[in-house]
Amino acid sequence: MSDDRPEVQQEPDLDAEAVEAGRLLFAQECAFFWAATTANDLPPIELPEIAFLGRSNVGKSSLINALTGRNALARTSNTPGRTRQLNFFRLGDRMTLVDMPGYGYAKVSRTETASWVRLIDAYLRGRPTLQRLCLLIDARHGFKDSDRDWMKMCDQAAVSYQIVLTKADEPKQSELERTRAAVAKEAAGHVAAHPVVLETSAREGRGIPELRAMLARLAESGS
Ligand SMILES: Nc1nc2c(ncn2[C@@H]2O[C@H](COP(=O)(O)OP(=O)(O)OP(=O)(O)O)[C@@H](O)[C@H]2O)c(=O)[nH]1
Ligand SMILES: [Mg+2]
Repeated sequence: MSDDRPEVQQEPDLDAEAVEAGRLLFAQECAFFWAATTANDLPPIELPEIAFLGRSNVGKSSLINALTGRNALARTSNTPGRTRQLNFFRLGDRMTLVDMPGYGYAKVSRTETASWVRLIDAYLRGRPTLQRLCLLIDARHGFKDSDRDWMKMCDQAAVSYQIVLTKADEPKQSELERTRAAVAKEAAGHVAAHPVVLETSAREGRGIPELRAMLARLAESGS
């Protein structure tokens, strides 16, 4: 299966024009408009959607805040398991961003974990407007088994996903490069994974213009 796949790309192929399109997209008003706790209360199908998924505490809410340039749009926390529902944010009249509950946090009750898994699973499988999932991976740790489980699920459901390393300000450069190479290599074996692995730091703003640019391309193609 991997023979006809493109080579693993280390850097996104983005020019100044694409970066500017990303800046303009994310300069628009962004506001929370909907929260869903079950698959039955998802918002109506409307704009193209980008969802942010990853382990608890990986930095999903912080990344949404960094993309939109708003410190407190999505609620962030030192306590893992903080985001407990699917939170929908409307970005101008172009796109919807979806902040999801994290997985893999042992201290959340089994019942609650099971209900989040059902909710995320139902959303990913049944959302025609979902353009891409950003699967966030902590740059200090790389893939864990729970990430692999969700990647398999996305492959099966044909949900196209983009791997985004978070907290890239934390590891040493050499460790970061090792983790990125390992993540890119493993992602290349997954049919629905986008070949570019982006490195970001919500804290330092690293990789944010590039991610905005990639999402702007999707907004164009989806509307
Ligand atoms: N060093 C560093 N820390 C970060 C970065 N992004 C987020 N964090 C920290 O990581 C912790 C979790 O961030 P959140 O954005 O709340 O993570 P989350 O994935 O939304 O967490 P849940 O909603 O609980 O699943 C917070 O203490 C953030 O300050 C980053 O780029 N660099
Ligand atoms: Mg969160």
